[in-house]
Amino acid sequence: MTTAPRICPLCEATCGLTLTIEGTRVTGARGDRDDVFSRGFVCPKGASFGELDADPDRLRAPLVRVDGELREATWQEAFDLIAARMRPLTEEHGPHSVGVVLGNPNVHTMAGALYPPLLVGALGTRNLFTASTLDQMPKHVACGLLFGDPNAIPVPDLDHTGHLLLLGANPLDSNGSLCTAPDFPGRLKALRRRGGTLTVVDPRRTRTARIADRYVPIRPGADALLLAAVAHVLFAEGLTDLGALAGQVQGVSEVRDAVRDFAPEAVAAGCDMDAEEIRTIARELAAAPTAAVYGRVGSCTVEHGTVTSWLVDVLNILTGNLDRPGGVLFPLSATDRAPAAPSATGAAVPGRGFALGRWTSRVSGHPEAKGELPLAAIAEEIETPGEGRIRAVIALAANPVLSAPDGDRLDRALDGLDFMVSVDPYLNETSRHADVVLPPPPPAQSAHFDFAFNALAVRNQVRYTPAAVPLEEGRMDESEIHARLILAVGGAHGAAPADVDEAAIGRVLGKAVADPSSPVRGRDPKELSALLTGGTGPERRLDLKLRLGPYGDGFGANEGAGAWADADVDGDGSGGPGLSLARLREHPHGIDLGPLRPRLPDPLKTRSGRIELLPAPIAADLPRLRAALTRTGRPGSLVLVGRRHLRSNNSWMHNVPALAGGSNRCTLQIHPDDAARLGLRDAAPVRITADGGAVEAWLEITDTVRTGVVSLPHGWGHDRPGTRTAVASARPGVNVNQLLDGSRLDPLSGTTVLNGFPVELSPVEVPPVKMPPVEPPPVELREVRP
Ligand SMILES: Nc1nc2c(c(=O)[nH]1)N[C@H]1C(S)=C(S)[C@@H](COP(=O)(O)OP(=O)(O)OC[C@H]3O[C@@H](n4cnc5c(=O)[nH]c(N)nc54)[C@H](O)[C@@H]3O)O[C@H]1N2
Ligand SMILES: Nc1nc2c(c(=O)[nH]1)N[C@H]1C(S)=C(S)[C@@H](COP(=O)(O)OP(=O)(O)OC[C@H]3O[C@@H](n4cnc5c(=O)[nH]c(N)nc54)[C@H](O)[C@@H]3O)O[C@H]1N2
Ligand code: SF4
Ligand SMILES: [Mo]
Repeated sequence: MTTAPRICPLCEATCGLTLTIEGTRVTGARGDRDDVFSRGFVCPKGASFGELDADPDRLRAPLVRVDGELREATWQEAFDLIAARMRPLTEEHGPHSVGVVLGNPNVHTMAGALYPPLLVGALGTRNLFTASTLDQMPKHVACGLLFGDPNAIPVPDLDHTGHLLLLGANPLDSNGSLCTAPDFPGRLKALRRRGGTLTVVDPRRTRTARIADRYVPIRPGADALLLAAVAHVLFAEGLTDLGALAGQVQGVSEVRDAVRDFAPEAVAAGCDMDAEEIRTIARELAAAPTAAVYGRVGSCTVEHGTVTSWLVDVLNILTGNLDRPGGVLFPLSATDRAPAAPSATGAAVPGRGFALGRWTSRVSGHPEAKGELPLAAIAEEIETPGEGRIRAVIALAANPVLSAPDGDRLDRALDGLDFMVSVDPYLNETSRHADVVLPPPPPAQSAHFDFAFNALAVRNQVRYTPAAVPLEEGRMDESEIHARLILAVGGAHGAAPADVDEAAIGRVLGKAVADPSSPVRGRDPKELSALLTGGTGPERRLDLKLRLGPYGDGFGANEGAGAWADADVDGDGSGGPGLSLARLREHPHGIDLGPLRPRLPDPLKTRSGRIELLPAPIAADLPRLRAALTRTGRPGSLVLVGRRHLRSNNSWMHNVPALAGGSNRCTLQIHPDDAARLGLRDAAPVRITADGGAVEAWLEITDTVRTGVVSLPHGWGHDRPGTRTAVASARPGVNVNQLLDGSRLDPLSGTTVLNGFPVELSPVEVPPVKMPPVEPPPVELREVRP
């Protein structure tokens, strides 16, 4: 029996795990006490890593459709078929005839970070759809407009803040999002122990709300009104104080004018809050020694998602909390772009800015955001005849049939494609439509590095874990799958997958040596490429990013005295030598790079070189918010919100017995008063009807949801034929997204309104056979921390 460290890929917290290995099998997982970031924290999902890794339903070999049936095939056959079908299709119908769908797990794998941009580039398609438009695109758009870079997302300084105003997030169950913090629950408790305060705004009294100092059961969708009113109070009571930001922000008085109509009294009915409580929230925010406003899924996937996300940072800025310790800060990860040398004046250099709507979707004319079109619009792009119709789909780690609106329609659309490829470990609701399914190996057989989450982490740190066990016979690493896919669709089928990596390395080095501010300016790219270490293409690309990154050795140029030489890269307590993959590998539990620090103006990429507090697209969307002032909903009407469960993860973890069952159930939660009013009984089936259709679920009466609101989780509905997920199919639940028709979007970001849409309920007389009876919960697994 041996052990191996492995960063957990199952949520954004990125905890270090210690895997127990017998032979080549993972038999256990516990929190890695030596991990520099997570220090031993683990949740029930991480603790079930072994079961998830060994799930017998995981596909072992590629599947290829022959005479309408998916059959096991060799890798060669699978890629031959892709090359044979995709090239003629794009040659005849053009690059946009291929739709690419990227799902959430891409941000949790090295392959998903390194290859999809190359795939989209090789195809040249504008039909890119990702889970972001079901999630955080409003945040990208808001930050893009404010700071000029959609990836410049400030995160709360969780470990040092004096006050956290948290909206639409439930980190005690989700473990956090766009704020990577292993043991988020423990960090919130520590905030309160050091005398700080926590305010939670959520229509459900969540586990997070229960540990808050102040809990605000807002009406769903009304956060933008609340935050606009908070800004109004800050201005009206002279509580704005930009501090060190003052010289770097333009548009403050324009924002003052823009929020003039949003007095607490004006928004109170819309929020279903007391005007005085809104004033208190504003005063507490202004009075706190340091404070952070943080909004997540429930603040993004709503009608005014982008405006809400914008207001979150407007408040951080107006209170001087952006870019200061204890407020919200821009992380600097080891694979980020190295900061430019400060200009003589300290002012930011004007950047390229951020533009929306550089192209639009073909059928409904949705503007692109960050190069993406709304995932809600993919079915119509497949179905609607005409030039530019999507005829083939490549789905990488995506299950849009369950995660996006109207899965039944998408089911039919995918069936009508000329060709579809899924890279997915499971034959599930989406991959069952594919002509070729390419299964990645289980996570224990893959190396791991968090390209995305280190740049959203509450502490700068860097960790790399190589594969814990060797690739099983017949398996292909996911990076190689992606590389071969790129070659097959790009007209180079049969070339070596390493060619894809070497071409990418060549491009980066070519640019770097020509860049006067690069540590490798003027050097020979070939010489630099030969210096890269790592046994695989992705490792070499990681080494390249680390060495050119902010803590990197600059291929020798940064040894000793670089701008970030004070970062303790070798962990010996003193400023260290520059980072490289070889140096990182000497630290199997990671390297701590210190707390987040102020970084402005470097992250700013706006055209003005300043923070643009009232960007034009936001100003143009404010009339829509003003119209919402007078909309409070009919008496007795209901809106639906989602929820997450600690032992679940979107659509794909319902197949692990240790995680399924108990309270992890697809029930419709409703407040006792609403249930009584509608004559609905606990544990009885109920029909839910909305724009897009109807579903039936078991009712769960609980006062944890406020009146006027019902809650149904997403990721369920595992009752379609042709899947191979035995455990999940036995307790299928229903697909909440069947209630949506794809028409409710936040217009600026194209993000689906998944929270706060109207529904109607009616009793179901005969229990539908598909739904399992309510069973007693098994012993609840708990989080474990040292
Ligand atoms: N109503 C409602 N809908 C929602 C949400 C909500 O809150 N409410 N949340 C939204 C959010 S935030 C998100 S991010 C999306 C997620 O939407 P998706 O990304 O579409 O769904 P996931 O369930 O995360 O899983 C995607 C697929 O990845 C596969 N997979 C797992 N591990 C790997 C791997 O290592 N490699 C590969 N190639 N595939 C893998 C799984 O088998 C699954 O098929 O759902 C959204 N949908
Ligand atoms: N256990 C578990 N962990 C996960 C996931 C999972 O499925 N399960 N998914 C992962 C993914 S992909 C993501 S993006 C993150 C998401 O992480 P979080 O953003 O923390 O997501 P949720 O737990 O869905 O919390 C959203 C909260 O918003 C509330 N809400 C709904 N509408 C509104 C509203 O209008 N206003 C306000 N203020 N609140 C509202 C909901 O009641 C809910 O409590 O979690 C990740 N971690
Ligand atoms: S909180 Fe749980 S699922 Fe998330 S990274 Fe940590 S152990 Fe994994
Ligand atoms: Mo997500």
